[in-house]
Amino acid sequence: MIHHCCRSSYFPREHYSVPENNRIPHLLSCNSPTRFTSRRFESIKPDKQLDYVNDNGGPQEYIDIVLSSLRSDTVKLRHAKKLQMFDLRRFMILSAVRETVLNFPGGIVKFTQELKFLSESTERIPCYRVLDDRGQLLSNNCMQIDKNIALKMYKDMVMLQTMDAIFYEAQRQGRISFYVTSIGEEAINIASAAALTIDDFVFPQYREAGVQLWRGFTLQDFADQCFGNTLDNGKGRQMPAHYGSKKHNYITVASTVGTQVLHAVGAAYSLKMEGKDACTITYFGDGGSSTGDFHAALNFAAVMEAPVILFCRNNGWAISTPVTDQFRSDGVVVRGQAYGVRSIRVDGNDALAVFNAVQVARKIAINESKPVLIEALTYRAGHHSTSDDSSKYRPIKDIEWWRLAQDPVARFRKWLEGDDWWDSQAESELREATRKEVLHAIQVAEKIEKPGLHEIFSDVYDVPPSNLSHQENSLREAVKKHQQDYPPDVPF
Ligand SMILES: Cc1ncc(C[n+]2csc(CCOP(=O)(O)OP(=O)(O)O)c2C)c(N)n1
Ligand SMILES: [Mg+2]
Repeated sequence: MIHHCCRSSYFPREHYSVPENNRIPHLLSCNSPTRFTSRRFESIKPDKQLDYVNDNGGPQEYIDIVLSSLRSDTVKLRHAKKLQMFDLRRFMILSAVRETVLNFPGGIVKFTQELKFLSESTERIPCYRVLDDRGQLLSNNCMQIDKNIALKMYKDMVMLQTMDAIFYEAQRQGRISFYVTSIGEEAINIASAAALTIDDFVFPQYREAGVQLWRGFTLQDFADQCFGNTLDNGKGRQMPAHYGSKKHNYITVASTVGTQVLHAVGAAYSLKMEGKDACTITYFGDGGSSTGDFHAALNFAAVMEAPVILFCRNNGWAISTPVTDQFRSDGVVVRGQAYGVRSIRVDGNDALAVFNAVQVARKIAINESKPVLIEALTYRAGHHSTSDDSSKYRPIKDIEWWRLAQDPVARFRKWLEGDDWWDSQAESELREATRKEVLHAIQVAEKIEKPGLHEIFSDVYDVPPSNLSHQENSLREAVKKHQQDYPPDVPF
């Protein structure tokens, strides 16, 4: 990889031709305007810096004065060596601007005589929405959505709701060991998935089962994973609700909060290197955005210009920790700007707003090769997981308000009904059918055999190293000694 030598320029673009790669040579380090090479994947575009200075009332007036006085010289020098012309221009412009700006690595900075600190707070960033609380379009000036897509979105949201209700109960009945719902976040799940293609890779947290559902992971697949039977892709090695599927480009859920954000950035960069017409998307919560990994990932994404959508589900809580105890910034969206990443805040309970935002973000990621941060405002309307009781740390009336007045599924349904795409009969038929399907999937999964004990040690090494063989032998001896504690449905 060859490093380019040009980092900035004092020349407005119109005064000489800009090379195809849009890059302007750095006159301090290059002695010829044509001497610049390019890297395969350039990440730094500081030639925009002059625009910044100008946009902000910078020294354009000085540059204009200097250039007009140079015009006659330029004519005289037309046949002179380009090198000399550039040197003369450079000298004169530099002397004019030297007093007002600092050519600092990474960008030109204007000087000021005002002793002023940046404020720690700004006006809160507005939240993009398309539908109001009653499911009415707020403006006719919104993106079109295909009727079939809209209907599939609604049906999948209902399926996700039904699956959550029944799987949650299955855990309460002791049939599965753990579960995590997406209650209140159905629009985020389904609408974001609908705006992507199957070639885009998903790096989930754990509250995005709906993305898998949209991609064709079947109810049986979900049930097999939660029951950890032999048909589970992960062979029962993961906790329930930690889905993964190579076929659906869905990277297996990792419980370690925030780690997936870095993975998504690295994978996005590799898609870019391979010239793929695809991006990655990573989902994480407000809690995920409080990890160090998030900040490292955001910065890497910005600097490497990785085609990744960083989708933050700001649902107000990281288990029992409210966002007010996590950060003092205006949520998460402002951090994108601080790192140089295009960002938007959307209403996470408005399926159309989420759909539009992700669709545009995908285009930015792929066509411009840039990361995008989306902060979706929502509320975790369920408990954190089956191991939690959120009524212990937050008012029940808040939960009820979000569940009833802000339900994203009901809001989307009202919009569909307003367009005569849906009615109450279709609704009751769908609810009945989905319930039966989920119950059936659970009953089937429960009867399928569990993977054998040896699967704990398989699939990583072709020939297991001696320490692993030793561990397997110890485990088998322990099971023989304590047979009464060994689950009878796991082949020994
Ligand atoms: C690195 C790490 N730290 C802590 C935990 C414990 N933990 C599991 S989920 C969670 C909260 C995450 O909250 P958020 O990212 O907002 O997601 P949400 O559950 O709200 O969807 C925490 C702290 C963990 N799994 N991994
Ligand atoms: Mg959260």
